[in-house]
Amino acid sequence: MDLHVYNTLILSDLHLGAETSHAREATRVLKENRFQRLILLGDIFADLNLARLTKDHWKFLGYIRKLSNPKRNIEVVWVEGNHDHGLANIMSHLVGVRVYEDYAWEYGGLRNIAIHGHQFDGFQVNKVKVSRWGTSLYLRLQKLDLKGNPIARLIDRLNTRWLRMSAKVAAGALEYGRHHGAQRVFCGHTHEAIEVEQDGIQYYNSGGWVDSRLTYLTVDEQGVQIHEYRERADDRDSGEERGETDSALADFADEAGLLEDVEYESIGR
Ligand SMILES: [Mn+2]
Repeated sequence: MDLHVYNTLILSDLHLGAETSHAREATRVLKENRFQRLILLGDIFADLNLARLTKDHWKFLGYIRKLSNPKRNIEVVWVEGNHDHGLANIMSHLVGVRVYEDYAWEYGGLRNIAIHGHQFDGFQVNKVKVSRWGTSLYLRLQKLDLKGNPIARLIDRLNTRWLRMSAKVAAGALEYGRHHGAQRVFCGHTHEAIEVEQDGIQYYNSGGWVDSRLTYLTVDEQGVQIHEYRERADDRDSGEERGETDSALADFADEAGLLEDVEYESIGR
């Protein structure tokens, strides 16, 4: 295990509840790194339906709950995304983390801002429902992987839209940083990990955990780094099945000490 302690680790767009969510791998990243601050940069959930969460999804949440224990002395921050907007409040009680629309911190003499990024994607803000449907369709199509077929061409077109959105979010974020006197702006939302520097402002996107590239960011005295998670032999054999959710929820509640909470009865049933 790497004993290096990062100032901040940032991950976004895990889309818990989606079949393509790599919750197990994301949990590993959190367990195998040390950091003083964790920023969950939005769209940790795919939607408001907690019944879709698998055992691995609940385990991720259970681990967040553990990390947020004051004894650990780690600041865990949840920045709301467009998919987990509205759910964030409930989750702040369930996993014990504070929820922000955007989050700013000073480090190494620099002002850093973390904001999910949908704020800079006009289409998304004005047509939330269409866009949500579009996203879940995209995620589903991606699993098919059919070459030379009309669906594959549609995926290519959607990908092109994604790249355009990625540039749009970068431009909006850089402008936002300039306006708020920040030297670094961090976003998620586009599922594409990139870094861009313009006029002394650095923009970083943390990518996501639903596509083939699984990425996260770290901040330390060396600067900001984009990391790619490398798949391991035992990643595929998680033995997870939908339908185990009731016992997984019980495990989560047990580990997190939620069984003593009154709210337990009203969650996920
Ligand atoms: Mn988003």
